[in-house]
Amino acid sequence: VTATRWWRDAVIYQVYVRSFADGNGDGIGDLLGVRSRLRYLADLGVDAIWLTPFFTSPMADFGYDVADYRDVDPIFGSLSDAKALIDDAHRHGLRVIVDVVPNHTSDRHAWFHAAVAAGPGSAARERYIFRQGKGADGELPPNDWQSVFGGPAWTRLPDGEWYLRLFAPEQPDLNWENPEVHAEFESVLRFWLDLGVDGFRIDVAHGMVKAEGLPDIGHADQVRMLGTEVMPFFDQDGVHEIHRAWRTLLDSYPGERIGVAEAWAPTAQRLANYIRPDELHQAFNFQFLTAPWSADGFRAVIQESLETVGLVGGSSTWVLSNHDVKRHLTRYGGGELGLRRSRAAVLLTLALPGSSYIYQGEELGLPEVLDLPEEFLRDPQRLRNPDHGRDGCRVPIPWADVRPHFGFSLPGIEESWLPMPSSWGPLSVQSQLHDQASTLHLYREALRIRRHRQAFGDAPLAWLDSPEGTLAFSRGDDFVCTVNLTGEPVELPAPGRILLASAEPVARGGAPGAGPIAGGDLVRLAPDSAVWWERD
Ligand code: TEU
Ligand code: CA
Repeated sequence: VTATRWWRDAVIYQVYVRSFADGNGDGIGDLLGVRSRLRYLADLGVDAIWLTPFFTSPMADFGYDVADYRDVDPIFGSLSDAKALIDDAHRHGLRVIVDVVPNHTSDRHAWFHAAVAAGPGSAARERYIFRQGKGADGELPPNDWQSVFGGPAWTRLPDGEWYLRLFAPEQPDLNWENPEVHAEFESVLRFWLDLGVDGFRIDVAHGMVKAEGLPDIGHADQVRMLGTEVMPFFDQDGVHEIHRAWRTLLDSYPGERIGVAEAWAPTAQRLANYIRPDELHQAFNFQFLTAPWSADGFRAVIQESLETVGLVGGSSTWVLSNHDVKRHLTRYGGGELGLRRSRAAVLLTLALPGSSYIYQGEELGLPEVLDLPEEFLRDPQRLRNPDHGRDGCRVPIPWADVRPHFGFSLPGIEESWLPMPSSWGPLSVQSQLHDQASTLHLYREALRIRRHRQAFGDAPLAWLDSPEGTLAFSRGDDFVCTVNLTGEPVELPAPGRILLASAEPVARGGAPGAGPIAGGDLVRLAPDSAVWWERD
């Protein structure tokens, strides 16, 4: 594999390991399962896979609470399974990115055990953020910070001290003022780089450094402020020093190993700071996770990312779904409407300059599962918003049209860790693979064409005039993408011949069998659809 800035236009597939494929028949996805599906991923046509945390963990936040950064949780397999998966993926031409979780550890990490045991004032407590509480008996939290998952961001130990945890109580925040923490994580990164990984997705990359003195925020609705204002615990300038050090470390390895920031910055400009040339390679652009379905809104999201990222010489990323949000098919209205829009959205994003992330199952047109039985819901985020836990986007992948778990687990196994809707048979990989009208087929075709055109090279995007409610742009001399975001057919002159369409346009007046559409023909774009065109 050549290493010339491969990541700038890579298509990266997010594997939520727990829900991808179960290789040993306990109903939970694992590394063996991922290995057994590498051919599928290679055939899909992605460049890399990102594996969500599979490290030793009590699973209070499904692996985002790490107890041992250098080992694999027995639920997911062993270290040798990880090595075998990395090597196998490389043989399939797929790069491998793993998650690293440096903002917090699990409360069952050896360091936290030591901190609890050693007591107030100990060196062991200096690795975390311990403080005395307020009030006469220190019975009130040290400041007013709220957890991302809801409630105060502090938990009190029986000895009276409080520790900061921006997420669940089982996820104590590390103290990045402590050089030991830096040294430990550099060693962890080396451990996985030596094992052959091609990069890291850095969890909460904006959170490691907290404002001096841990000042109060003085605002009750902190959840609403997240992502729109600079908070004393997020996006502090000090985090960039850490990322610069990590970049130096990454660059000391051959083959362009990358860092991808999961950073929630209040503005696109501040987000671009994470990808300055001496920092990380990519930062997720989460704008499409919330942008409503509209041509003007989408154009603004695209334009803002291209401009801000361009200023630092980086490349954009496009994300429609991930394991933390409602799946986009459902966000876009669900059912037939959601499916039409989802198919259009992926042709749009795959035609843009930059790198695209695909969340497992979106290539099958999976919806959010909204009616999971109460007893299965375990996401800690439900504390904040009981209606919007993240379980519904983490339902296992249907591989075949066989009940009860659609080939996710082994034959004879009764249940997957989350139940799968009984209607998912026709959405399975097996059902879609040979159906030319399927969403899986659309993704495979799009990725094949994209790869053929070498992701359109570095050709910039040029907006073209198009009717209201639509987007049209070219990449280079011969490629055009049009998207109709209205619910009505829209007429325009065909920019060329069709390469691929999420729903076929019709040539006005063209009787069936009148021949293929050519440049200049007046066509009707189907509602909520996108078309890739090749100019003559
Ligand atoms: O997410 C960070 C984060 O801020 C999310 O909680 C996000 O704001 C929210 O889920 C949006 O709905 C990362 C991981 O992606 C997430 O799965 C973890 O729970 C979290 O870090 C803690 O490690
Ligand atoms: Ca398993």
